[in-house]
Amino acid sequence: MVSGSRILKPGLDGIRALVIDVVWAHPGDEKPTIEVEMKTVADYPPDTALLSKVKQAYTLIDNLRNTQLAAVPPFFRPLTSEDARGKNVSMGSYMCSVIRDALNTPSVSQGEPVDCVLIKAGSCPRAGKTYKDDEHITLEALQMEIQAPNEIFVYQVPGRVIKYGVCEQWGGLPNPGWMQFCDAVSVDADGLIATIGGEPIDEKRVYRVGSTSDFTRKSDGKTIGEYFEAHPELVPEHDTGFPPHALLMKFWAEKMWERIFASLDKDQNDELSADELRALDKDGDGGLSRDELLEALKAQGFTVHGGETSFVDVLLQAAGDRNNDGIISLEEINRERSLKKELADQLSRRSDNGVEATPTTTEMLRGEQERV
Ligand SMILES: [Ca+2]
Ligand SMILES: [Ca+2]
Ligand SMILES: [Ca+2]
Repeated sequence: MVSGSRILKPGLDGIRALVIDVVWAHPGDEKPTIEVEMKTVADYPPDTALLSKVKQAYTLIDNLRNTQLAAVPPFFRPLTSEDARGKNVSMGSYMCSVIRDALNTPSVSQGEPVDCVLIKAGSCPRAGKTYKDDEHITLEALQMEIQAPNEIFVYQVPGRVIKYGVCEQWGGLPNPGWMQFCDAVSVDADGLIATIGGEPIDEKRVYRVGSTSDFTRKSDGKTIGEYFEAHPELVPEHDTGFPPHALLMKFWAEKMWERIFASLDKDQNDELSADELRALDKDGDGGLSRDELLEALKAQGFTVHGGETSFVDVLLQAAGDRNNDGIISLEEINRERSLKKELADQLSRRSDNGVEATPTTTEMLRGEQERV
């Protein structure tokens, strides 16, 4: 708000403006005279105080727009969330797939991976936007496509309920309950779920499904709604949800740190030496600062913005800044690395003992497609 006026969409050009004079010439006049004059906005110099306010508002949006979080794999192109309440769209598939992969990182899943992610279009994807072919996921896109309060829960659902229940949500236009699904799921000619994770769906097996809290809403679909109505004890507890933005930012940051680490670890011994760190440690203080990490992101081909460090902050955590001083030291990097390896080893030992199966990842289904 500036002097009582709200700035709408800063950056949009007003080419012409109407100046409207409404004048009651004499007290007691029943009707005013109204004069309208059209002016060309560019003929008037901008008000400097207002201009600086607009610039400020615009910078904030610019930072979000320019802070890239992920590179979208070609598999999901062209990327769009248009008409997500009337059909399955590539942004729905992409978001469900990255949410699944994020839920399946060892530190999140703790050895209990999800089989698929199904999310209604009212929760995600919700921007109704078609992306350019060179446009990647930015903070702005993430905030538009999924709202922060739409937490992700893990539901345990029998194959039969998924097989017949998902297509019940596909109808009625537009329908916020329209169910989008990840790329581990395929649909047959009758619209029934045919496979999950590359395997024919097993009606008797219980699947672990990531979704939002509206998953069980009966008015959107009878089969899923009635199943959870009959089994209220299977509805996940409120406090078990994952905030989607934090979940995805952490996932993307961990992926990015893997890439940065791999680019530094020249001798590939899974440990960084002081020499190896020097490639990014421009000021030679033996650690990586926010600015040095921003440079690292740029070197990885990401669009970054110096004024917006929320992704870099998550990257610092992913890399192991345990003492929160905004710098990852060589020691922190290597300690975090060995802790992660230990966790992965532990979980794989558990799965070798038959406690849990390993997750079916998109990478396996799709071969070598790059996913960050
Ligand atoms: Ca090394
Ligand atoms: Ca440094
Ligand atoms: Ca530190």
